[in-house]
Amino acid sequence: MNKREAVYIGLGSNLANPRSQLENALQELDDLPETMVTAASSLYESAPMGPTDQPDYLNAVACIATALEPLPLLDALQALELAHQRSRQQHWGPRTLDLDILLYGERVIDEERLQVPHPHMHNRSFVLQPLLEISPETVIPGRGAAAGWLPRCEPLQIRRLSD
Ligand code: ROI
Repeated sequence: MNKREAVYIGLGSNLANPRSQLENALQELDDLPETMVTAASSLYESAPMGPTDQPDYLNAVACIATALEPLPLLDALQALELAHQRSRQQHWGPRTLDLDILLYGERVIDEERLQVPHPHMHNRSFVLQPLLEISPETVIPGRGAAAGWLPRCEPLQIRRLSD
């Protein structure tokens, strides 16, 4: 693979056996064309941010090496979400699988379908904590060190699960 930009994907699930949703999704990411998972965080359990009348979430972050450009990668991730029977009916509602492009190398992308860095990642401990586990020095383009944002996040009960 000649493209070596580090791409970080946020994974989340709070329905239909979240642990297997995330474990299967990691394998499916690795199975995408010209794509390899190079690191995956532990799984983290947290209370829902936003509407609280939904189950707790499991979250993780994966680093991939991919030759897919951002929009084809987004298409591939949305196809995986669909394959996990995610319905998009409810904004900020429960979901079987959520896959977000958090960072794509150092790129800044501001298109209708895709904003990178993910516009909320720096405010979400359920993203920053797994991200920092696999990449403590991460810099969020336009925002600085990811580690500097974690103490500023809204406090959220978050627990790292053992393997
Ligand atoms: N809350 C947590 N803890 N984890 C998530 O992945 C998550 N995803 C969401 C909202 C509804 C914002 N809350 C979440 O989309």
